[in-house]
Amino acid sequence: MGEFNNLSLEVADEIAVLKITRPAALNALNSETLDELNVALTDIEKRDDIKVVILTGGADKKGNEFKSFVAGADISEMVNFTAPEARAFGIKASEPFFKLMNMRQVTIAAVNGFALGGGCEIAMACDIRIASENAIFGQPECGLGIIPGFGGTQRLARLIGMGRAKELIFTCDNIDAAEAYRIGLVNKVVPAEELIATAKAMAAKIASKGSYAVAVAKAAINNGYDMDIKNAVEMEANLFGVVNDTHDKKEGMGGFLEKRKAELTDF
Ligand code: CO8
Repeated sequence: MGEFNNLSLEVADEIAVLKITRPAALNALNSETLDELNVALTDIEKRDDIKVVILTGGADKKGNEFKSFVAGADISEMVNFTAPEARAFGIKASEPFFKLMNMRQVTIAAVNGFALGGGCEIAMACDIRIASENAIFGQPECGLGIIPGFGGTQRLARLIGMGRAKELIFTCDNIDAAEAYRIGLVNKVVPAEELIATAKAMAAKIASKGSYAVAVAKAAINNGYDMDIKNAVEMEANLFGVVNDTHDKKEGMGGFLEKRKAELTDF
C-alpha cells in the first residue's frame, strides 16, 4: 500500500485500524482523502490477513485524540463548487462509502469526537458504530444551504427511522453520544480512553468466527435490506446453500459434534 497524506493504517492480529489524519481541518473529508480512502479500502479488501477494519479519526493539531472523528466534508473545498463539481464530489465519496458498507471485511467506526455532516455519514456507511462518551453527531448541511450528500438522507432514515432522520436533518441539531445510542445511531458508548480497546475487542470476537460466514452474512443482510421479505428470504436460502459447501461448515459442525475447538479458516 502506498504512502498517504491523510490516512494511517496499522494492521495487527487480523484487525486494521484505518485513521483519517487531517489535524488542521478536524479530519474533514476533501477529495484527496476520499481518493486515499478508496485506494486503502480497495487494497484492504484483497488482504486475507485483515478480517475487521476499525475506522477512526486522528488527533487535532493540538494533539487531542478525542476532539474529532470527522468534522464533515471539507467546506473550504466545497464552497466554490459548480453543480457538476458538487455532484462529482458526491459520486467520488460513494465509492469508498460503498466499500465500507459492502466489502467482505466487517467495518467498525470508532467515533472519537465530532461526527458531523460527512463524518456522521461515513460512520453510517460502516457496519457498526462505537462512540466515545464525548462524541457529537449531527447533519448540519441544511444550515449551510446544502443537503447531506454522502448518503445521509438515505442511511440515516434507514438506521433510525424516517421521523427521527427528518428531525435531525431539518433542525441541524447536534446530539450527544448518549442520545445517539438511545435512538439506535450507535451500537455502544464507552469512555474515550476505552474506545479503541473496545472496538478491538469486538473486532477480535468477530475475527474469531468463520470469516467467510461473517462476510456472507454481511452480504445477506445488506442485499436483503431493500428487498421484499419473500425474495430476501429466498436470497438468504441461496447463500445458505453456498456456505453449506465450505471447509468451515464441516469443521465448525464437526468440532461441535466431536466436542473440540473448531479451526475455522475460510475467508
Ligand atoms: N471543513 C473544513 N475545515 C473544517 C471543517 C470542515 N468541515 N471543520 C473544521 N474545520 C477546520 C476549521 O476551519 C478550523 O480551521 P482553522 O484552524 O484553520 O481556522 C479547524 O478545523 C478547527 O476547527 P474550529 O476552530 O472550528 O474548532 P472548534 O472547536 O471551534 O469547532 C466544530 C469544532 C464545531 C466541529 C467546528 O469546526 C465546525 O462547526 N465544523 C464544521 C462542521 C460542519 O458543518 N460539518 C458539515 C460540513 S458539510 C458536509 O459534511 C456535507 C457532506 C456531504 C457533501 C456532499 C457533496 C456532494
